[in-house]
Amino acid sequence: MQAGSKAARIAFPIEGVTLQLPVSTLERTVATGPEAPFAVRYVNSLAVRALLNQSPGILGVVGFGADRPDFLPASCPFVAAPLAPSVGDAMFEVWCATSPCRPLKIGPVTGACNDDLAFGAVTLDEAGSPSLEAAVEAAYLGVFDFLDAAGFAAPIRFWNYLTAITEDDSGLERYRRFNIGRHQAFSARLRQPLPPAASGVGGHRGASVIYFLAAHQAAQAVENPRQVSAYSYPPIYGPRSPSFSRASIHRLGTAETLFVSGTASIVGHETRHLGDLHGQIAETIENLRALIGAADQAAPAPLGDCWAFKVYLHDSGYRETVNRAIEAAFGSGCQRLYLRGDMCRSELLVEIEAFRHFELGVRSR
Ligand code: 3EB
Repeated sequence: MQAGSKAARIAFPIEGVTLQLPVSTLERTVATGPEAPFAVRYVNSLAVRALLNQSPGILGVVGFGADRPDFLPASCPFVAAPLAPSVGDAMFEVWCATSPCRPLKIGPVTGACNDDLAFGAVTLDEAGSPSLEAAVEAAYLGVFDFLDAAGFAAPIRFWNYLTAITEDDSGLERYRRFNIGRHQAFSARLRQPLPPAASGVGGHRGASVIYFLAAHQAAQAVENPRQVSAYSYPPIYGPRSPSFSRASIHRLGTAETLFVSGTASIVGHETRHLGDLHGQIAETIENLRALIGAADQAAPAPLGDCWAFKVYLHDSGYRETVNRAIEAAFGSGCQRLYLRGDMCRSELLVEIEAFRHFELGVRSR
């Protein structure tokens, strides 16, 4: 892969390019039910139980402020994120599928898959590694071994939750060391020109984890015309730039899924609105709009319950302000999960990621 290489830093040919999808004549309809090949649900533990009974298959469950619930069947993948909800009890991110999923364990990676999709998770073994970058590289090489063994060619979305993300480690910030390890593994094993969408956020509870979704074909990368591509960030942000696309589009039959990476108050490559929560929220939403516009140039995006937003807050007290802004921009029908998290740039107060599912050309209701 070229992303983050010296050449990529100088000029990346498809930076900022928007997509030409042949969908202009298709109707985009919100699908929340069984039409979607998969769906995310942000729920409490009671609702996880209900989903286990209702859903034909579960790809994986991520716990926020939670260890593995006793009621989860042993075959269901679970990973405890080092982040917790900004208020209240434990919450869970459940990746539901429309067909039964079989469990997979390959090396350090635990997951599940059906015919179309795979989920996997790995905990970083920092104690057993000479450095954080070595632990990250080993974890990502494990992810690629998992994908090879399970027969999935392409990761379509990564989540990276790192403990003490902005802390110094022998003269280099941990997030920068993380970027070195990820870059090494992607250079060796990623079989697509651009990395998929990702989030990279810090937490404090337990170990660092990486989890992901994968498919048989690479998702289409989307960049934000307002931002320098992260894989082309200048070296002031670390020896290796972050390997992720601003968004990725995955299509399966008539289903189209948009994964929006963690998005914050960054314009060009610089943080904007230092110390100004309202300014950062407005800029972040502007970035989300620009990104969605780039992804949707062939057809307008509807609002509503096809959207799920996951919001990382530097301070739990920001929740109401951010929630009002999301409702104003995207309506009140979307799912939202608010987490306490440390952004990889300590001056960022908030970061928002998003997921959206559509049916192309199929009226679902
Ligand atoms: C940024 O735009 C904010 O390293 O995987 C957002 C999403 C961020 C993903 C990652 C980092 C990552 O640079 C930080």
